[in-house]
Amino acid sequence: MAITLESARSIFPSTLVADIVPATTESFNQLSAEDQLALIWFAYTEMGRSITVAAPGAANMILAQGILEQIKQMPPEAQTQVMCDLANRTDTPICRSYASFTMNIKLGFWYQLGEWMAQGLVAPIPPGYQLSSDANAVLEAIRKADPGQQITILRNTVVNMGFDPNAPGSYKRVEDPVVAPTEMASRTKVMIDGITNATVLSYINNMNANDFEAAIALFNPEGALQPPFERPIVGRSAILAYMREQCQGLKMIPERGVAEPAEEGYTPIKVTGKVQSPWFGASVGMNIAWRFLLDPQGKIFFVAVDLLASTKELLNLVRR
Ligand code: ECH
Repeated sequence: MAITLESARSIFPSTLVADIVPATTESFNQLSAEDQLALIWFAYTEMGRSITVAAPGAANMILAQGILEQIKQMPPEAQTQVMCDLANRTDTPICRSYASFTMNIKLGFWYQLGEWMAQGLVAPIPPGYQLSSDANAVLEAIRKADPGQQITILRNTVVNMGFDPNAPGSYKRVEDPVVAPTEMASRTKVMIDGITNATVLSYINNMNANDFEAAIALFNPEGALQPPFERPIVGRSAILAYMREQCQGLKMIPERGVAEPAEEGYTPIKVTGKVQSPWFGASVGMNIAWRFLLDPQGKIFFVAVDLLASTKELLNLVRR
């Protein structure tokens, strides 16, 4: 049977992913804009007691600065309206600009508004705001999730806001500044229990050095990367664009893995471990699996990154 992208997607089928994330995101999307904003406020402030969010770098925020200032000057009712428009994905100039921001600028935008809400410079969630019972159920589900799952749900809500006239997920947008990779002399080298495969080790080491050009060279030209809960991104240039936007400053801490015997020349390798985002640093470790399928030349034909259902899944290295 020929290996296809579709067949590659189901390697290591016993991997249990955190279904709570898409399920909760879906229920969140059904709520009113007011409930959505209040719920995020409650979840974010509760989480803030145990984990710290890093302020975004000023250079990255230049694109959003004009709109943020504009919002700050508005009367409180207009400020609330802008935030509801964003949640409702209404077609307004601000919602269009927002949709053109990269993920990190969207997060930084809300980070700033959150600071200003706390300082009373932007309209807060009305004191005593009562969530609907549906919204309370969503908040309860978020409370039950582990921190890595909570920040993923939170990020999803922010990424989906605004009005995007283009196809969702299209990369026709402003780009984050390209940052130079870590110098060779200062790079770290990971060790993964059970894994000696050079491609897998180089992949992690290059990603940790923000050397996306080198990471992409490890892929088959038609290779694919499948992020958690997303469709595969196919081809080197699309993967490179994705990495530049999403992978700057990630810290990958693989722990263990298993390499299976090749079938038709294709080698399945599963690695589990943790990933830290620059937003939360070491205070949140996301439990992750990488499911690689290497082609007969040892290039990455496919790699799926899964957000795992629980820490127990870090030990699940069985093939079926
Ligand atoms: C306030 C109330 C009003 C409404 C809003 C508010 C503000 C909310 C704010 C939220 C901030 C949220 C943040 C979330 C950050 C999440 C980061 C995550 C990162 C995950 C990365 C992973 C990487 C995996 C990968 C690997 C690979 O090998 C290949 C690539 C890739 C409160 C004002 C909205 C401020 C900052 C979840 C898993 C390992 C697939 C990328």
